[in-house]
Amino acid sequence: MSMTNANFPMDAEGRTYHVGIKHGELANRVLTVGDPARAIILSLLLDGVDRENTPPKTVPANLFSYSSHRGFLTITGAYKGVPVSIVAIGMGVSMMDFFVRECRAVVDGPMVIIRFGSCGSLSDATVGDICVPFGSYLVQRNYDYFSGDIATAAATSKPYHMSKVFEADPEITQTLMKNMSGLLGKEHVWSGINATADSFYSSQGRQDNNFVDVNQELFTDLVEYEPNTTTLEMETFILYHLAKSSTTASMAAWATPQEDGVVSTHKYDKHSIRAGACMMVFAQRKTNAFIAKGEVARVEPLAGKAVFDSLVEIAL
Ligand code: R1P
Repeated sequence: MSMTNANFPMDAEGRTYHVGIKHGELANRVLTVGDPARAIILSLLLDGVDRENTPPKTVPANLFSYSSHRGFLTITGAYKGVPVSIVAIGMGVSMMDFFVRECRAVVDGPMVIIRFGSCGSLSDATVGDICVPFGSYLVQRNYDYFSGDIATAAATSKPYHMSKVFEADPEITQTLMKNMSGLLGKEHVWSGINATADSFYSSQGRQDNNFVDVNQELFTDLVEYEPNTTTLEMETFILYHLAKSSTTASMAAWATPQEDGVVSTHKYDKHSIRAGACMMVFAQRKTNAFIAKGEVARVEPLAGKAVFDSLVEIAL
């Protein structure tokens, strides 16, 4: 595959370097997940799918699909007659960054992106429940802290950094809350704030004696920092952050310095991407309960339907 333009590499067909998609292959409304198996299960909810005769773990024959060499899976079809895509991105903040930027590059006009993932719960939400975070912050290991003598580091800094909270689109959040409650029952749907961590282990407070992590107090620190912290996972912050950083065509010019050399970032009050997220609780971090396979199989299609209902309900 030969690429042109080192600034934003694309191949001769116009496919992006990592997600591997080109204009015309992705809808303006996108549901993103981590696990490709979840993407395939959710694709069975799309229009015109022959559920009886689609072999397990296979994208239904009537849908467009593309598996990239870097592990992204894109599926495009329609839901209730409205074009939608599902993109499985794998895990972590870098994969979310590849996904949002490369999808934005090949779609014209406004986009709505909803992440449907799994998470750990720091609240009373228990395994199988759904959380719909109206904001998210980033929890990052403070790498410098671990560079030398820990006692010296502790005198001047903390082992983990917390970013500011970035908000989801309020209409998407409300719509998700409503549709999730309708399908799963109000008592199983939680609001709150998500913490996106840069590790599944250290910055999510998991104890591992093979490494110096200084994370025994992390849960207390997170809840002190943001009392509404309900979930921990690894992608949502970047989605909310990039949606807030997204520009419309008429605003893009403002991203370059004006005559006075100033970048007018304060003018970015309208964005080309609106984003929301919801997540199934797989791990209850206070009780150490972990979800059973059968429970995932029950919740996933129901919550997935609520996400599709929300995606098509939101006006572009
Ligand atoms: C960790 O096991 C993965 O699961 C969660 C985390 O954010 C991380 O990506 O989300 P997904 O189920 O969407 O992958």
